[in-house]
Amino acid sequence: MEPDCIFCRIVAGEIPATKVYEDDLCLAFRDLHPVAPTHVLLIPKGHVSSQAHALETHEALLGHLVFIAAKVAGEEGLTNGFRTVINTGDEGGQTVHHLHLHVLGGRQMHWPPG
Ligand code: IU
Repeated sequence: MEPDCIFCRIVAGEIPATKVYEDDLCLAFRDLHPVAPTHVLLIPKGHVSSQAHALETHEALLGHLVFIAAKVAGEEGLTNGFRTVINTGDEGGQTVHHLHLHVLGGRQMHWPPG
């Protein structure tokens, strides 16, 4: 755990969040500022700063996160599709430096993203 990391503090229960899924490796909770009718953040419980900081030892964890993103989307009833987004670094639009997958759905998505 990184004491100054807001998502680590959510994992530790120090900051409340509306959880929708949890297992030994990851936690999913509703984004505080949703940009779609469903907007869930899925994070590893252990601190990884970004996708670019992931190590070879995180490979299975990354696969687990992608798998669980689809499971969460299903549990959210997103039968018509959904979008999974990982923002990485400044130009990638990352603002919270703990790896997270956005699971977005409930409206038509567009391409290219902004
Ligand atoms: P980004 O990919 O790093 O830009 O996404 C960070 C997300 O975390 C963003 O959608 C915020 O609304 C969200 N968030 C949150 O849900 N709760 C918080 O306490 C903070 C950010 I700080």
